[in-house]
Amino acid sequence: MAWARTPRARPAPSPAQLAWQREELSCFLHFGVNSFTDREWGDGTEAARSFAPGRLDARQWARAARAAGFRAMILTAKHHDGFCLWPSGVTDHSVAKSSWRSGAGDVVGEFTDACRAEGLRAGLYLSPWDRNAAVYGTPRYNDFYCDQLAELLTRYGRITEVWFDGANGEGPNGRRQAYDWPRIFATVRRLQPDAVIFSDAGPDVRWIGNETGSAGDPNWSTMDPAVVPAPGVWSEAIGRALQHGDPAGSVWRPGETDTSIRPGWFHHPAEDDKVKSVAALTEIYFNSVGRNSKLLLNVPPTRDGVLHDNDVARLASWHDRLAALFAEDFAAGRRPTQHITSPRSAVVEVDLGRRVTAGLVRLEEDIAHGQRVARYAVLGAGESGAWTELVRGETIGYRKLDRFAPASVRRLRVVVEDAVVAPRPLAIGVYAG
Ligand code: FUL
Repeated sequence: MAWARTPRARPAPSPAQLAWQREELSCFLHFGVNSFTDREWGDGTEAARSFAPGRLDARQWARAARAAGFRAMILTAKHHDGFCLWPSGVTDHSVAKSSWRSGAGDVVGEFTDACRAEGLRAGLYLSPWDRNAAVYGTPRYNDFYCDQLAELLTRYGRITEVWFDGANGEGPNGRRQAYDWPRIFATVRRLQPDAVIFSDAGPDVRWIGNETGSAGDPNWSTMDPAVVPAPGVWSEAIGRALQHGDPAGSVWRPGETDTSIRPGWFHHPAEDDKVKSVAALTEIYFNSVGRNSKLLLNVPPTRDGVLHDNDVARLASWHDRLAALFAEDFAAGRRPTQHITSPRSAVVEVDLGRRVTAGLVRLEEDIAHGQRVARYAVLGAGESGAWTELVRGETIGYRKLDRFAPASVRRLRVVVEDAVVAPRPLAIGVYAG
């Protein structure tokens, strides 16, 4: 005889995952020897003395980021070339061998100080792939790598996100590293228990599966962790699974959308006039934060060690654009009523108190209780009379933003047509768009 399966509790975020999601916008900073050699991937043979920023100013990075609405920043402490932006005790290939600040400088220290001074949370990227370390490709690299992690996670106070890049461009005859991921992740847990760990499939935050600034639609914050056998293993199918998550997934793994404000991740003078437009950045915002993801937008410092004027000005204009879009919420202070219509559907209604022209709706689930909505429609109506469908969608999660042809409405209705378990009250915002 078959026993009815006991429904398991839905996955829900840990406090660290919840805090991470609520930041909404993080600024990525790719900086290192590549900024001086004008490359995207260094090969590990770069001289440490090539690192020579004339006027490095981490406070300028942090000020620009904060003014643009970012709540956290993540710095490449070491990229694939192996050059360390802090004086690592396990390799000479670092700022200590450069002439910058007479070899006594520490970019990671200046970065974390600047984050704190500007009220931003600090995260660090430490490339697993290391083209300089002599021990790379041997079991001893796991010791080397965990020692570097320990330096970064003990010297600079609280670190809230540790970013493990899956990239590895070793050719067919290249060195292959068998990473000791359980040990690497345990090192983070031991030294910074409140930090979230990003890698292709977590264990806390998953990659969104592409670098174009576009989360999947639908986008579930739950997934099946077995989809990615190990960090760095990628296929079209894995990319799709990462983009969309999985409503039946057993773990909470929200997706992080990483993309660059420029064509490259590192600063190249030839790209100074290729900074993404306000319209393009706004699309990226709608396609990431507006699809239940978090946006990690890369803004690379120049070889002088500052963010370029073009990028800073673009960030400010983009922030103004978003502020204008969301300035007036017609539903602010209006209490939505919610009726459960079946175990997995509900109708939420809000009376705006007057007729408005609306073209944008913000929907939010209280994800502390997991993600539930699987299909919904948004309808509008005047003072009385027929409801017209404005837009429909699948997942909501932390935030869903839907734009539609402007319509004159007084009342708004969200029909939750399907949910994985009983839907909870939604937050609703209504804007001109
Ligand atoms: C990729 C890397 O190879 C790029 O250089 C960059 O760091 C990006 C964020 O991740 O995998």
